[in-house]
Amino acid sequence: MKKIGILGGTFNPIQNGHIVMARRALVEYELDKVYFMPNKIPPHKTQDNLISNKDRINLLKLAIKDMDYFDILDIEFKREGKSYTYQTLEELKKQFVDDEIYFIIGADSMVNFSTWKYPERILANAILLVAPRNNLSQTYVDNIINDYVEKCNADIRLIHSKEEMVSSTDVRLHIANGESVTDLLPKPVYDYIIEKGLYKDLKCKLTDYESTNVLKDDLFNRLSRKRFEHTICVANMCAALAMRYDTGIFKAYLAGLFHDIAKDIPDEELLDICRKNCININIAEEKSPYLLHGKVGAYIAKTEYNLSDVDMLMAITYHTTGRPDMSLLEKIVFVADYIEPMRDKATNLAYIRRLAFDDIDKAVKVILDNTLNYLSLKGKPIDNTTKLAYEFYKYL
Ligand code: DGI
Ligand code: FE
Ligand code: FE
Repeated sequence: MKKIGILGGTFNPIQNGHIVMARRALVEYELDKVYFMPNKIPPHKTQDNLISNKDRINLLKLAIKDMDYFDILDIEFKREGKSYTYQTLEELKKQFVDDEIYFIIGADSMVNFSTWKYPERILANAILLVAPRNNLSQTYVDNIINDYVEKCNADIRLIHSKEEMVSSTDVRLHIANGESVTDLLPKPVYDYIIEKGLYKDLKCKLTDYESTNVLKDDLFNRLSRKRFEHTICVANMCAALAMRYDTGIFKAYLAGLFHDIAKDIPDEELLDICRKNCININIAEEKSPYLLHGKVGAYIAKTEYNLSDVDMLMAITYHTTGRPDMSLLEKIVFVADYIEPMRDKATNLAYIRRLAFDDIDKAVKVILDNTLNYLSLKGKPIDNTTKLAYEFYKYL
């Protein structure tokens, strides 16, 4: 009897994280072989930026050549139509009659495992090996695993590894932005991608004011009339503050456009997006899910608009609560959101508007102070990040 590991995925492209995961499983569970099994059409993923099957197989071949204990299984490529894991595993069970099949997945897939087709049929045909994800709490994942173990008598085990997994989304973004990815990919894989010019033209690259028109149209459709107008005001305000503080004007403008992109998503959907995509939800966010619109906004900017700039993603993420020791861009978005010309409810607004152009740190402090007062007056839960931000800025 052999122990066969199967690592399914889009491999768009194969990168070091996949190889590390396969090797970890191999060593910890003494597998005889791990097969990389590319999905043809992943049922629960959109196909944006998916390179051809031929290229994905070629990249896999380049990545694992000279490694005897790795191989490729193209069973899903050969099958007509969509490929579902339960089908694949039932077929594989016939192919490897006397062997034990270990199906390797990331903890993020464990979290949305219930959305897969026939999870119980998957679990009946394979032992599941779950690789950790740094951004997911282990207790959360453990609870989900225990549910399946009890419900389906499943055999689910953890791969013990502390390594940070890079996502292929990040790898694609770096390539599109011409940033170095040599540390994220095997050398021959990198060379092939560059030579064939793969991932060079991701859709919707936001590089200048002209290119923001698509985004503005989307915002117009996503947001209420009032929220859309607020968004345009914040973007312009960000640009003005960037001029004053001598930093990238376009970057600030763009971060302003994105900041409330998730604001009109209903609470349940915000929570759902977070759960499905491994975005951590804290206690305050559980009670007031609208607080998640920053995090989810950054997620949308990253996944749907290919925004890879970490500073901009942070500015979107923390625009509601602030955080200790914000970058200049983060402060600009945080303050612009509060002082844009359509705002009229807050106290001391005229003073804060002057302060914003005089000393942005002091403006941050006064805004946080106002917000905390307002929240305790209303008896609303206060996000710990808001408190920590105030503790940081109150001495400045
Ligand atoms: O999205 P906007 O309305 O443009 O502005 P925003 O993202 O700054 O959200 C403002 C609201 O967020 C405002 O009602 C105060 C609230 N808020 C800020 N920090 C916290 C908070 N609400 C809770 N519950 N806890 C916080 O720490
Ligand atoms: Fe907001
Ligand atoms: Fe806003």
